[in-house]
Amino acid sequence: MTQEIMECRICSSRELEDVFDLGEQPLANGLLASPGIGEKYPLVLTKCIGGCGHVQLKHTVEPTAMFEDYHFHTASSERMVNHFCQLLLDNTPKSGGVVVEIGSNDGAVLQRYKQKLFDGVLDNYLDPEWDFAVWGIDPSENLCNEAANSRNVDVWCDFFNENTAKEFVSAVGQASLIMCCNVLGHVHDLNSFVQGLALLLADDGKIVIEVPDVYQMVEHLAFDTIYHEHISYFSATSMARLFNQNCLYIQEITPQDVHGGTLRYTITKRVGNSNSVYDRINTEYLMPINWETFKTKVATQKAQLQFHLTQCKKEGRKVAGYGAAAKTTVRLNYFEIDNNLLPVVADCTKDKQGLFIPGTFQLVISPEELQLPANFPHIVVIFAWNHAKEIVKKEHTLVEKGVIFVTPDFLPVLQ
Ligand code: DWN
Repeated sequence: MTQEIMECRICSSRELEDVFDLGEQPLANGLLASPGIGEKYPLVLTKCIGGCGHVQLKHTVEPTAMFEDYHFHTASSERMVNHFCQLLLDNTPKSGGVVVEIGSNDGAVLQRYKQKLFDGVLDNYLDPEWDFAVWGIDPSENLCNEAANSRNVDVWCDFFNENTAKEFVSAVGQASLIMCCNVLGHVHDLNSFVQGLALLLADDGKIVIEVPDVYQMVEHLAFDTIYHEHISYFSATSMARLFNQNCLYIQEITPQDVHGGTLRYTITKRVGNSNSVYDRINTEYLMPINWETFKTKVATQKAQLQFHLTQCKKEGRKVAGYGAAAKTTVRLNYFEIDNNLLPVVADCTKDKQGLFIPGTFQLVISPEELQLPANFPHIVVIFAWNHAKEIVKKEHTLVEKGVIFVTPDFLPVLQ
């Protein structure tokens, strides 16, 4: 079920160097119907040292196993739906055209965007005869069904690549705006995907892509964002190489405070990257990542969390997790924290509740079940740390009852 790469996914260099090995890990979103180990696969980060410097997984897991029935729902975070909807509104072309979200998930963002458009929020900006066709493209059947049937969003259910782009363009037309956020990192054949973007994009169109930044991942010790779904860990250097070799150019890079540190790339067919891109590439060259330091700091974090949870158990203080995120599975497995130390994890996603974290056996319960005497915690560890404030705000009742919410570093999360 896995294939080891022999060459860089961007520049095809065969000079690859392993930089971080998490060992055999279960699929991060592979929640189980009963407590178990689940299928485990090697999880090794490797770096291209012969060309573009791209950081990527050494092994590829078959994509259909991970994405055809997908448990992550964008709608679970109001903040993220608003974030991506605002991105579309800020980049909407005055004259209208075809707007496409690649990786449209459950359609929550496009539903909100269409609503705003038809509520007239852009009327003062748009040309009078504006007209938009809004489409989502996503490979997950369960999510496409939700987008189409519950949210009335037009969706094209398939993995995006060069062929999908050709079929879409002949059926719908080229796009004046393409949004593709937290998707590129999941893509196996990067060059086919980007060639597809070039085919789909109208000559005067704009692509806006958000991807987590590998430098910020290391800086924030976000090792738990390393999992089999995330094949690539981009830098400005590797993004510029990938897009430029497919005749697309980066006009702007803007940092975003989401998902632990993300960069937003604005990309067009207009030849030539902006100077700010070269400034960032230069900084990356001058400040290479120290993977040994990263490893040491993650190991320290593991010891600290194990110590805190062991102390709580000794002192009879009940601890629960919050957010059965993909990153939760990675952290619990890599830190070897099973349901003896942490019995349950609460999560608002209905189709995650009642399932179990693979490898560490925690039961996923609803946030409401945290209130039950059997589960009522003294401390809640928010493993979905990128949503910590949104979660604490939502769970103010527990806070008022004296429950302490902490990050995985056991630092308190204040409202
Ligand atoms: O790249 C990806 C990122 C963008 O989203 C995907 N491969 C998969 C997914 O990663 P993740 O599962 O780590 O995403 P989140 O958004 O950090 O997951 C948050 C989890 O927490 C979800 O299962 C929903 C849950 N949640 C909740 O229970 N209450 C989230 C919020 C905001 C809440 O209020």
